[in-house]
Amino acid sequence: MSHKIVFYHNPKSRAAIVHWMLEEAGADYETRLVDFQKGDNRTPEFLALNPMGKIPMIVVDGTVITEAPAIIAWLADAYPAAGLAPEVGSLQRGLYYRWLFFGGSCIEPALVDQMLHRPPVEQKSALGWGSFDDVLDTVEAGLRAAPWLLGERFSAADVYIGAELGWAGHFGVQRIKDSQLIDDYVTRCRQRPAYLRTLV
Ligand SMILES: N[C@@H](CCC(=O)N[C@@H](CS)C(=O)NCC(=O)O)C(=O)O
Repeated sequence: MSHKIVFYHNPKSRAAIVHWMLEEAGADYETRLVDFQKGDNRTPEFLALNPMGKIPMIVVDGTVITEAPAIIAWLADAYPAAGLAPEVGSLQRGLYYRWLFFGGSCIEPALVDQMLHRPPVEQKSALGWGSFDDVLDTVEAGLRAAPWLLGERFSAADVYIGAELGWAGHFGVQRIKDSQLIDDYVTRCRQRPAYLRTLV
């Protein structure tokens, strides 16, 4: 089934993750550039679509989908020919969900803590992501034995987590810059033809 997808984009934002995913999925989409300086994301029209005033956002046949991992998961299912998500109900699907949700609920807040130089809290057991080091240890453990998070198979979870880690390295998060394992992983991600198409 073909969809009409409108993609709200700014290349210097998390929307770049969705751009890469749209290319991986092989989706047809129309891009609307969102200029933060001009306040494009704070107009009444934009806020009627997403009251958060944030991108990435896609509008698919009139339905609004926001949140990078949700958009990625939807695209992976809606474009099955791209083979970016394991079969529903399979153990690999469980692993895939593990990484997608870990990305949104643990990697993302842990990286933002680092980028904003927030001091670590003493009660790490009260935080869903524990600590930045615990999160990074977990990602490294997930990547030690195989090229991708699901093993030999590249998936949409790699799009999300590979993009997040690449973004954090770019912003100078030291432990990410120092990790050869993560550097190799991000390099593999960035060699994907779909990723390279987003740069032109
Ligand atoms: N929870 C959202 C976060 C999206 C987000 O923070 N987007 C930023 C750009 S990277 C944004 O739109 N900021 C504009 C603003 O808040 O004014 C997701 O994971 O997609």
